[in-house]
Amino acid sequence: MRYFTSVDDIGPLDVAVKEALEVKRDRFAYSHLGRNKTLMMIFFNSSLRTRLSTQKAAMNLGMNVIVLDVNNGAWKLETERGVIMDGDCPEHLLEAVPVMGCYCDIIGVRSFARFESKYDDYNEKILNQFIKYSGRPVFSMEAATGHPLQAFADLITIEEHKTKKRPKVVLTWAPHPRALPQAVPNSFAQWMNAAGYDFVITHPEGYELAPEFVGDAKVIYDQDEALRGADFVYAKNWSAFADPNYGQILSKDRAWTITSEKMALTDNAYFMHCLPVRRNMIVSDDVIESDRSLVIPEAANREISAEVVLKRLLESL
Ligand code: AN0
Ligand code: CP
Repeated sequence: MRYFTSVDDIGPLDVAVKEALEVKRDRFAYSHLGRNKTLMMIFFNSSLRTRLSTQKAAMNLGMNVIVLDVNNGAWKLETERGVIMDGDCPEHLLEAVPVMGCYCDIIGVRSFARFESKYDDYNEKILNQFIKYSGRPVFSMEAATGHPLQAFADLITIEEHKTKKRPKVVLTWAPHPRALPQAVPNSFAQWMNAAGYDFVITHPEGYELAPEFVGDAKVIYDQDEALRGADFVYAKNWSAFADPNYGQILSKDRAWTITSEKMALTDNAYFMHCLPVRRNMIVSDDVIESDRSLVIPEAANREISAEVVLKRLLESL
């Protein structure tokens, strides 16, 4: 595996999950693989879990790690080719990216949707420049349209907790005060479809995700109806995808918050969220604190999904 930006890069999911559970049983089994190899993690946006879990995974594999917060200590980067650089960016991505590639063997990039241009976001303009110009294997640590390390960790978590072969998994929109990207729900949908679960998406009208991610999922606008009989409830906010409202907030309706009354509609479902989560906007205190909440096991599995991905990238060097 040379790149990891979507479910298509990882091959058969049953093989990937098996490998993940094997790595989880002995996370130091491949500690020789990364010897004298350097991971560079580039953050254009904040992170707690991704930076810690990916660094831990790299250390499990014996790698050295360099972390750069581009907006905190590096030169501000111009990303548009052809501009006269007389503004506040002293350096261009077109030099910065190949320079970064000189100092490492593998590059991870976090670069959220900027909501300036839907075209640029959905063509992964920043991530693709790393793929094109760094000369190194590149993986997404959440880019504009996807967060595959998160979706892989979520898949591992569901496989560990499911009690039927094909559980009912419900992705539900929930309210949030700021406009968030579609990356997490896009990837979650893509991976749940690929896993072949009974997969339902519910959101207010106007929050339809891009059809290539929705795939064959059932879309139900009535949240209560969608939640009935669910085995897993995955809550997440996202902003509108559809034109002309791309990147905008259309609703902050707290009737969509996941509460114990909502969970009572399910088949004693587990609650999931990628974190960070805003309590009592996305989910009530009692639900996230209940013994059906998987938010911490999901975060723990981020180390495992990252280790499988780094292991496969190292094997390609
Ligand atoms: C980000 C998002 O929704 O994409 C990161 C989630 C992992 N969340 C926030 O910015 C709060
Ligand atoms: N879930 C997740 O990616 O968290 P961070 O934004 O803290 O990395």
